[in-house]
Amino acid sequence: MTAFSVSIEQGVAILSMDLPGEPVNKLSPGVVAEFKDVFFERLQRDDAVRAIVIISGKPDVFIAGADIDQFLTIRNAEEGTAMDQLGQELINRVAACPKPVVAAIHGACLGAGLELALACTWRIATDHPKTQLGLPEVQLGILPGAGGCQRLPRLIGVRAALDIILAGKSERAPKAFKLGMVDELVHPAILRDTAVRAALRLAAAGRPRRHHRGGLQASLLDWNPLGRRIVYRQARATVLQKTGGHYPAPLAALKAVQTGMERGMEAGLRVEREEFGRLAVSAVARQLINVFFATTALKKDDGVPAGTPAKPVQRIGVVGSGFMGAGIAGTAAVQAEVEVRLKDTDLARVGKGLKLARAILDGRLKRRRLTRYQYERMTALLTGTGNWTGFGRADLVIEAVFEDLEVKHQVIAEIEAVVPAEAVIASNTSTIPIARIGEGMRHRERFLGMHYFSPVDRMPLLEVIPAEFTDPTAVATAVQFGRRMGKTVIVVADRPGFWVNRILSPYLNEAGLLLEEGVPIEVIDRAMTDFGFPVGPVTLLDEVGFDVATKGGGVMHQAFGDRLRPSGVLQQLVADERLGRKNGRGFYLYEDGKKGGVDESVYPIVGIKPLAGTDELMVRNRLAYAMLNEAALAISEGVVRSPRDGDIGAIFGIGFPPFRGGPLRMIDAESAKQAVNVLEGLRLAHGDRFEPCEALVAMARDGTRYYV
Ligand code: 3H9
Repeated sequence: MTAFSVSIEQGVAILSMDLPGEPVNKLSPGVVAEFKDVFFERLQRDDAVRAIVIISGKPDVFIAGADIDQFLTIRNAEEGTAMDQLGQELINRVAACPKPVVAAIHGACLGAGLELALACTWRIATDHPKTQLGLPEVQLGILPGAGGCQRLPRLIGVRAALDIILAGKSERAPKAFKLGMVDELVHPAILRDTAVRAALRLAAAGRPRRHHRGGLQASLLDWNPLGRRIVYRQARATVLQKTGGHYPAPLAALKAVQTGMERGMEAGLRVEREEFGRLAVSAVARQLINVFFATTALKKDDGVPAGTPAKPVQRIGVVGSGFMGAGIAGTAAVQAEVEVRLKDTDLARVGKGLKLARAILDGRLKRRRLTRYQYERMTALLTGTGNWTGFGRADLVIEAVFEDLEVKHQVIAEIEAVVPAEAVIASNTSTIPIARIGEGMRHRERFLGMHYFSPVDRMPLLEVIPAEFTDPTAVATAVQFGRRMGKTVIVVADRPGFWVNRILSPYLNEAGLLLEEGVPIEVIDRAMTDFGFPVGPVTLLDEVGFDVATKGGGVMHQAFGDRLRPSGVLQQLVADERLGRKNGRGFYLYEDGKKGGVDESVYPIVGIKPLAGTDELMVRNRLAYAMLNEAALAISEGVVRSPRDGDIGAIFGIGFPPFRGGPLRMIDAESAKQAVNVLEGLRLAHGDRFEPCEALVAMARDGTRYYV
């Protein structure tokens, strides 16, 4: 392996890293050994070398961090600590190098990549959108273990550093510059030359003197031990509130930062490596690392045989300018940067839709994710029409009209009449089978489902649903376009509810049944937020809307029979003109769009009195196992192609707790046998809907698992 090459310019050694045969640069023990050899044995010792520049030979990655594959080989905490120590030693030696070292950063500079950069004398980054600097470790269930918890707070202050470390955030280069993480911001074309010049300057003038930024507030809170105590306390409270205590890594990182800042760098580094060892072998980290690899693998999987061509998409049409249609239009413009034509029956509706779509761009401009120039350009990509003008040039048309088969048939026929022969046509239905919608089409081989989740700009999942008649090229086109929109895409079978709504259905029904039995709203929701969901099922019903949920529930009941019979609660509420959050009348109170406490007036409407003293474990098991059993049944019917797709769909589609790895990984973790036992108990107490599905019973009998 030769990951490193060196060239010398005016006494400056330019050390370029380009790991052969790999898409990214990453640090493994082998690479660390090679780096040490070149850096310390050759360049540091060579009197002709006055300064060193570290740069990447990869097009869009500086260094993506430590090699995550290696973490899976760690067998115990001691081995993890030893691995971490290797990284720390390397980076400490770079920090102690008597010659100036300049990091020339273009592309992802993450984890140990940033930790290495932080140990350099000077950091120059390109102002390119691909240049991101961050410490994403806690998202993998570990902590920055190669000095990141020490050097970042010393450079930019504890508040800004904790903001990045505890959330596992990455910052684009301009923000990183503003925070003081990088010293210079340049165009990619002049990165190398600027780095050489900086190296020569530093070799002549010595190390730069750094001053604390941020004025009085910073001196009180970042650079004063008493002020920092307040910061640590607040950070701890925020972490506990956000993680519900399920994720140990952010707290460990906080301990490493605090120890380092208050008791010195060496003590802090010790905490980093001990905690790294402990966390690296934890069940939570294993699951989060699985999620990382599953998501990465999905970036390359079009759901059709490899080599299936996809059609290029430059212009899309979106039909239906409601909340979904507008969300698709706005997200397509901002993420995929394609021309978008939004169509509805009259111009007033189109205008409303365009306004909603533009709100997505406005939000990004406000949060400085877009420059004013990008914003103007993307806004110009969005146009509307009350008739079909412009659709004659569309490569892909997505239909997002009312969930009614007849309406959809008519709209699809109109689309077919105006689009080019090779255009792909998709329906954003959430309930109606794709085969039914496409039945009258002239060229149905180009038709499929693209099921987005609401709000489209924020929900990371897209289900692509081919019918039996769909051509694989159309599938590849939809999947690749979905990815350009920033989505993680799973290809699922054309069965009622597809994957996400299928497994959600018995879970939401169970919430309704629990309510009917008098279990208080907040108890139901707390059971599932304690389980690790971002919101409980009752809050979710408020978000989805009772009209939509009732309709969806009806479709699922019709398709699957009594097992998926919804409770009557929602219908009673709809009759009372309650629709959930959207009309400010749900299970919870809403004031100016803000969610308040439980709306107690719901109970008499549905004729129940909330019970005191419910068994919360029973509530949790009923909800969770209703979903697990359905997931096991649906995958046995081939609704998803693999357990990987099923788990990622559940995590990204409905917020299934990532630390549990998804419903199928959860069944594996506790064993199918245990799942069957719990379901049998629930069946005895609460009815046949809990009958464990055949596939799960077979797995329990044979001792098999979803993942080997
Ligand atoms: C760390 O640094 C711990 C330290 O604090 C302490 C240590 C002592 N390792 O995502 P892509 C692979 S923890 C292994 O499709 P993109 C990826 O699996 C690390 N593999 O590309 C895929 O492989 P394949 C903290 C990695 O352009 C290929 O590269 N760092 C790693 O969409 C292409 O990836 C992170 O958490 C890695 N570190 O996005 C960063 N990184 O082709 C994780 C990538 O064989 N990485 N691969 O399936 C990322 O966020 C994205 O991959 C990145 C590129 C933004 C870099």
